[in-house]
Amino acid sequence: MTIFAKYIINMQENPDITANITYDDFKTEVLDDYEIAVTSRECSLLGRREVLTGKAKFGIFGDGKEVPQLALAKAFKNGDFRSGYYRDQTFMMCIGALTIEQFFAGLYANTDLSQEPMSAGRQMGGHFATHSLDENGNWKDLTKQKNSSADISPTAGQMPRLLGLAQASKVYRNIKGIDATNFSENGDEVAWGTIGNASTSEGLFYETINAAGVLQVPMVISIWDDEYGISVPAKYHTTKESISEVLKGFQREEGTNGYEILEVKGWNYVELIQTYLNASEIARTEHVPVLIHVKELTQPQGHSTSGSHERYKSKERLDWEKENDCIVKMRDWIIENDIATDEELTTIDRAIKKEVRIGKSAAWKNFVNPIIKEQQELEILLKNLAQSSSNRVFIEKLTDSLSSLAEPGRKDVASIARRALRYVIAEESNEKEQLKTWINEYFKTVQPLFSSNLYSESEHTSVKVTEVKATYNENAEQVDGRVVIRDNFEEIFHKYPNVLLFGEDSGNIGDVNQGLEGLQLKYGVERISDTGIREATILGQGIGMAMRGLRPIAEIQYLDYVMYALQIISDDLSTLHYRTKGRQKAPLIIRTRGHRLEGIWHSGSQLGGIINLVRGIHVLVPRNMVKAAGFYNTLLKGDNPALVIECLNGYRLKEKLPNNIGEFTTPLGVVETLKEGSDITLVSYGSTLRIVHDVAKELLEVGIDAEVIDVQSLLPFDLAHDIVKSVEKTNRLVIIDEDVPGGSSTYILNEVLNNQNAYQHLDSQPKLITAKEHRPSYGTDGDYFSKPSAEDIFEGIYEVMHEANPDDYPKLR
Ligand SMILES: Cc1ncc(C[n+]2csc(CCOP(=O)(O)OP(=O)(O)O)c2C)c(N)n1
Ligand SMILES: [Mg+2]
Repeated sequence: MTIFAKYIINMQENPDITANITYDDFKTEVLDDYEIAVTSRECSLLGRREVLTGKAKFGIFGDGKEVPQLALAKAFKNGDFRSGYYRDQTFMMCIGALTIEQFFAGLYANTDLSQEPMSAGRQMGGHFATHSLDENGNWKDLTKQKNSSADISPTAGQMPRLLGLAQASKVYRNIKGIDATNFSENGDEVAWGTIGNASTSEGLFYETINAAGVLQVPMVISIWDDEYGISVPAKYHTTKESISEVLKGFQREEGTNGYEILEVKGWNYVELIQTYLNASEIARTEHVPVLIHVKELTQPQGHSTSGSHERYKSKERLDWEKENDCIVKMRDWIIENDIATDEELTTIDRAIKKEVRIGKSAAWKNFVNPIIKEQQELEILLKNLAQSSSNRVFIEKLTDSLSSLAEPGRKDVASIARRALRYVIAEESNEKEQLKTWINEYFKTVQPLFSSNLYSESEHTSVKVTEVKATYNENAEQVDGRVVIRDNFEEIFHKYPNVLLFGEDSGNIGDVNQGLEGLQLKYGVERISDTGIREATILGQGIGMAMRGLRPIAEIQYLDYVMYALQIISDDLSTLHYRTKGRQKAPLIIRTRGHRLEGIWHSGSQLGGIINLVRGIHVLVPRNMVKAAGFYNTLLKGDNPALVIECLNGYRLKEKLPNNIGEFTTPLGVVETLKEGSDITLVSYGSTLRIVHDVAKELLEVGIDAEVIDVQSLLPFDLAHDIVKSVEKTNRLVIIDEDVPGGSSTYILNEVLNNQNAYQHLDSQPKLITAKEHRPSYGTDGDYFSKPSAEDIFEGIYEVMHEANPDDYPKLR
């Protein structure tokens, strides 16, 4: 407990023991807090100016929210996690995770992670993170540091993850046998959320609030209420204009679950500290969620650098904000209580102004100096090139434009270098060779600054997991597919104590297709559990728990309902590794089932949409349950997140039961040739593949020998480029897919045609056989006339052969 807290609590509860806390210590702590608040404010003020003078692109700052964050930081302990938003710079400074220089490095988008530890310039300033992983991708000891999960910009997008971060404590406290080293001490950690008042209107907020109330997890959510969301005042956001009022029904009562709901004024330093310490105690010891509505906050500079709040706030409101500025109020309190004089505080204010200016300048130099070095290197190359070129005048002009840049960016450097090369297209010289080499090297080093770490690049990456083939006894039993999946999950739960699975109907009945039959009984309700119908927060549970060392499997009942969670998969899960440049990860497995069903919302085929929104996770489409089980086994050995789509119509189909259940793996990014053939290459995946495989047999009857390839893994895609090898042999390509035209079939075509250069080997136009434009109609007939049928596939393939050789393959119809 901090000295201040002891002092305050002792004053209230037991005035006698204040004796062992010196007044000087108390004063020091208050003034340290004041200094951080003023430093943070000064960063905001100067930050805005840096944007307005053009040195930075955009600024969104934490001014007006400083004092509650001082209080939050006092209650925040090692091992705790934050999941917040762009106003929290003061908190980050308090926990020692953000210096003045780092603040400005973020604003300038410095790509050096050692200087801009939040995201190496990938995120706008104001998006905070700490490092959970070291430079080799190994977990750090999260119990020994204060942790902040990496922020995202979509408002309320931090909420689902917050739920999982909190739930992890509950799991570590209640499930025996999990190795909690690095992650938890008895589940005592609290997950602290922050959100703006206006963002509480989002569905994700309410969904998370409800789920945390049901799950009773140690989560403390603070609402920074400044009565605005950009220009829109509270009356348009919140019923009764008060979120704590709206949520009153969540207040726990004798004998019920629920929340402790607290309200506090955001400028009242003492009350804030009391409130936060109280919240911490309740959440930490009782594992009860707490909601703190922090009222009467302000925005001294308006919402962001994109506009000014004078446009939409009344004079009265602006005056009120000035008077009730939390730092002004804290300052008054310090003076009123004789902790320091006005003069003393003014001296502090002045010193901080200077310190922030110095820090800002250092950050600017650190940002721009490496680029100036690159600018100078290029200048020399261009000067030499000009000397040897017949286009000297033009090159010199370009060189001058480069030299004249006082604050060059890498875009300027790269662009000028590339344009200069065009002037010597027709010339041969050493200088030209040097420039070419320099540009190529430049891209080799600079491009990764912007593009690396989309997936894990460490030794743990899932694509490095080697294949272990499924093996079978001589008289292997033929079982329903769901038995393969169930037996494999049973083995997984046995082998990995930190694996948990949760979803709608996953627990008690063992999922809607009995792939988890009996497992809750065997492994407990904590490990295999039922959830409410709330896909986005099922995902959030998974993300948060995976970020704290657990291996969650989040089950989404049907692929069609992944849509509810797609935003969070896309914005949070898929970007996590990239946006922290590999310093945070969430190796979550999302389990769902889809493909080849019927009806508008049970057809499970919208993969074109999904794969293009979730780059950063793996998307796997196993054709049967052995393949699916193998993917789970692979994923648990690696550290990338993934979506596994089981074939809904595969649970009752017979498969041979392998004898190395739980051991065999399906490698990622490896295609499988199911039937060899010489005339035409057929590429498909999932349930449609079964139809394609049958059609390939029928095609033999009309003299067409097709090769059938199962993609299996859409992200990553055919890493060894095996499909082009088949096209090289057959010279023809047909892609069959149950998605809409332009969906994942087009993605596959792009991979094969452009990335594998199959165009060189094609003698026929590649053909895509897909579903119709509309969603699939219901019933057997609806399916037949909506999705590619066996006849559609047969005729489509035949058509290609007919066009190529009408004599052998006369027109069918
Ligand atoms: C999903 C989404 N919609 C819109 C925005 C644009 N936006 C950014 S901040 C903001 C206002 C948020 O207000 P509030 O939650 O009260 O936080 P404050 O900025 O006032 O602290 C909006 C609309 C966004 N980032 N995400
Ligand atoms: Mg607001």
